[in-house]
Amino acid sequence: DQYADKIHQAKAADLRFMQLALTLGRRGLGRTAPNPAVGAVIVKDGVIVGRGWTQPGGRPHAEVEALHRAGRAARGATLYVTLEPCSHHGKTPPCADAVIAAGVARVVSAIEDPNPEVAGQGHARLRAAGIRVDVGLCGAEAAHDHAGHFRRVCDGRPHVILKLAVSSDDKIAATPGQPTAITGEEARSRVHLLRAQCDAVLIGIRTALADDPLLTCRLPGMAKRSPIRVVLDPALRLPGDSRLVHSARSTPLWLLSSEIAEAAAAAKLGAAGAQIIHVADCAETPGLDLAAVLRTLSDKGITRLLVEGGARVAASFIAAGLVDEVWLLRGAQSVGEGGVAALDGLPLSVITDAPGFKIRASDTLGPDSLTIYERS
Ligand code: AOF
Ligand code: ZN
Repeated sequence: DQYADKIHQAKAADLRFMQLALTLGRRGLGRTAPNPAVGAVIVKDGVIVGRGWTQPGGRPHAEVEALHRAGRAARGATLYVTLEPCSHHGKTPPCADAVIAAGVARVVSAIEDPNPEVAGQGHARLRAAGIRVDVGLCGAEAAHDHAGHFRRVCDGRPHVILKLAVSSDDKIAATPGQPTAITGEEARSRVHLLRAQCDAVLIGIRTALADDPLLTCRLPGMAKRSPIRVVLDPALRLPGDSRLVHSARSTPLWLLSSEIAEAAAAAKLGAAGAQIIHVADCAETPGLDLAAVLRTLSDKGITRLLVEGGARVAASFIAAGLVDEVWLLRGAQSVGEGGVAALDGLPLSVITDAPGFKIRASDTLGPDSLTIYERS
């Protein structure tokens, strides 16, 4: 009947506007840390009157941006927002208060903010002011987009994405220490976009020495979107004439080193623009304690971390159970006998068949394939 039809249409509209808010919020991924990348849409009588997303650096917040654009049209309107509006006086006044002051009639919010300073109080404040608040629409999608914020707030570590590029026979190189072209141009572009959407990218010193990588985002017009580059370099072996050090003044370079690394090496690399950060050694195996590494990065505001290699670092993160998402790029060529296994000592099935992991998405990138696994 007519009444059921109306409800159905209203629900479809809610979904459409929330999906738009999610899309807008994603614009901020990789540039709002330590804040989450939130999206907001304000709708009055079926017309979008304001759109906003968390700005680079994390402020202004999304709702304030959207309210600013809507102006007086926000009165009586509906706000769609991908995270609970904040209720605390942080570096900016509470968004909930701005929403109330603007005369918004209804708020559709995707998910509660686990930040203990907010944690339901934003929604409560809106309701106390007589605003109708509906929570949970597209909650799973929002949780996925805010995974970095949630991990950092709840577990004191970043959301960890492991990228692996393997040949058709699951190798990452033909010979140890020899960079091998595995995937093509489309895959490269996709990885550069992923770098832009992360706060930091991390590799081990072996990969830094073998590949002399730059780890920046080199998509046209997106050079400024490069993540902070992090190298696990316990003994500070990174050469001063590496591309990473040479570019350290334009794109931050953090070297995580053991407390016992030589002071002279630290002084030299520090003078070249790298930031040296001491992290505790692992108690059992040689190398840094990965949990301590993640805690340190989280403390410094990193919410989304991309781990790009190599085999040993990938295997240690997997073995420690510290990977939330795996991007498995597979090329068409095989490398053959003697190639380097993707996960130093571990079969790739620890990811592909892991009980806690499931396929989230897959794609074809030119001759290569991409499969994204995530913790379920
Ligand atoms: C919102 N909208 O767009 C974002 C929010 O230090 P502040 O004042 O910027 O507050 C940071 C906290 O606000 C952050 O930890 C998270 O809980 C929330 N982020 N909230 O209402 C936004 N980015
Ligand atoms: Zn806010």
